[in-house]
Amino acid sequence: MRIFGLILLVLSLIVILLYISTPKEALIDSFEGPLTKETVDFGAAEGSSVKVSADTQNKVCGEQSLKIEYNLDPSGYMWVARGYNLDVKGADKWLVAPEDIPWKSYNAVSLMMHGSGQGAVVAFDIKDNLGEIWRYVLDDDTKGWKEVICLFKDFFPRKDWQPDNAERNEIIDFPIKSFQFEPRLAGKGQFSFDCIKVLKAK
Ligand SMILES: [Ca+2]
Ligand SMILES: [Ca+2]
Repeated sequence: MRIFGLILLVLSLIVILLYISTPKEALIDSFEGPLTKETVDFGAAEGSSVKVSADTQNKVCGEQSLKIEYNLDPSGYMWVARGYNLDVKGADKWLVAPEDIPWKSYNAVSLMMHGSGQGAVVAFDIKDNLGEIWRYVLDDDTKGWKEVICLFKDFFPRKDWQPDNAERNEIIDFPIKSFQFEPRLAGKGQFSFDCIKVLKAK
């Protein structure tokens, strides 16, 4: 019996050590380096337009952030994505590969958003390991930078569209492979984003 007690103790210690050694957060994308058609997967429906560039004026992590300037037609759509298994293969510029992130240790993804406080909304989507797209809605209620902590439990599966090959099981299947921004209010606007992190939020 004593040996089982010892094994249990060692296993408990390993679990505790693993818990302590997992960082509280991990930066996964800071949008450093070139931001072009080769490194960002972006586009818009006909009649709408979207442009991306490096914002070196407004940034929080590193030397620059991702600036998105757009003009959205009322019936249009657009996307600006980074990550893996996208049409633009060079958009795989995360600082940590999806499979190397201990997703189960985290419960949220956070980002820095530079807005104008004009009340626009931006969909922030994540695509899971089986292709299902989950949405969190960002409100532009602040002029300047704000941090948004998006708990995994507050994402919902997109009902308006999913990729044909997505397994729509309504479970977030880790690892998450990509994220994307989609401004949702018609008209012109611009945003900058920086410091995409995974974290254990309270
Ligand atoms: Ca940055
Ligand atoms: Ca899923």
